[in-house]
Amino acid sequence: MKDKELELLANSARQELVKTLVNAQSGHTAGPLGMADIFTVLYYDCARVDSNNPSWPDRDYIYLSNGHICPIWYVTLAMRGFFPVDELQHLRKINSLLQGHPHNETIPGVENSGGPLGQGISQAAGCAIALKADGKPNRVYALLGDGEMDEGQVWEALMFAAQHKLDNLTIIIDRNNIQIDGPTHSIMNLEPLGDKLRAFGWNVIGIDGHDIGEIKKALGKAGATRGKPTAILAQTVPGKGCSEFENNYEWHGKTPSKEQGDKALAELQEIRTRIEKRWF
Ligand SMILES: Cc1ncc(C[n+]2csc(CCOP(=O)(O)OP(=O)(O)O)c2C)c(N)n1
Ligand SMILES: [Mg+2]
Repeated sequence: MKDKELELLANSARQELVKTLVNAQSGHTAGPLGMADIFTVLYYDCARVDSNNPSWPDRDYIYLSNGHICPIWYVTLAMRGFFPVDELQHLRKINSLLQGHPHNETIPGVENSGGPLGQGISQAAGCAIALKADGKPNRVYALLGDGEMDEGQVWEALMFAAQHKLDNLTIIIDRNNIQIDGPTHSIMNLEPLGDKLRAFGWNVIGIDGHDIGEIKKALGKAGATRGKPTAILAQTVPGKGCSEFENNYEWHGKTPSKEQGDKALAELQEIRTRIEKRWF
């Protein structure tokens, strides 16, 4: 798919996300807005998925390890046709399909239940080794938060994947420099993160997580790498596209009011107009 088409889809996803959060008056804002470009490229351009048959045995598996950013997963899955977009109106309502953290047994397209950080990458590594044992070509993707890297379980999974040469596994780390209680450097310094991942036996690719071309290229390189798993270290802006929410950890789990949402939607619409006017 063309970069411009993907940029427009990511912008639609951000707009849908803001409307969904405002309507729910509950749910995380910063992480989901920051990861819209990556979700869009994964689901529209890269991974083999079939929304009419979510458990298609030949599909690629996409795990969300930082389950709290699920509003962007839900929006992307809905836009991609896994369930009706109308369902988004019921986010976080009692007995609705779309709860505050994802549930894999009920939501079409959701591979793993999430919430407890560190588990998704471990499940993805288990899936990747099982596919290898079966001689299957499916690929496995796991999305992680940078604050999530504070979990010891993540590093066990990283060692496991390198030990077993799981080159069918790609992780994408949302390096947005925030976590629930503050900037990542003040809670638990992660740097030099790329060097640490390399020392753990991983192929590491650094990208701008909002550059559609870079996201596509990195995913392509990950797919072509043999003998080791790949970690894509994606620099992102939490709250991307909405000035009030950008680069402020306080928006980790806060929800916009109607007024804040309207302002954000106007800014996103301006960005959309600029993308539409570009000739490429
Ligand atoms: C095992 C576990 N410990 C603690 C939490 C509480 N928690 C939820 S999100 C979060 C911060 C994670 O940081 P990051 O992944 O960078 O999220 P971001 O703020 O960038 O969205 C924490 C500590 C949890 N969900 N699971
Ligand atoms: Mg973070």
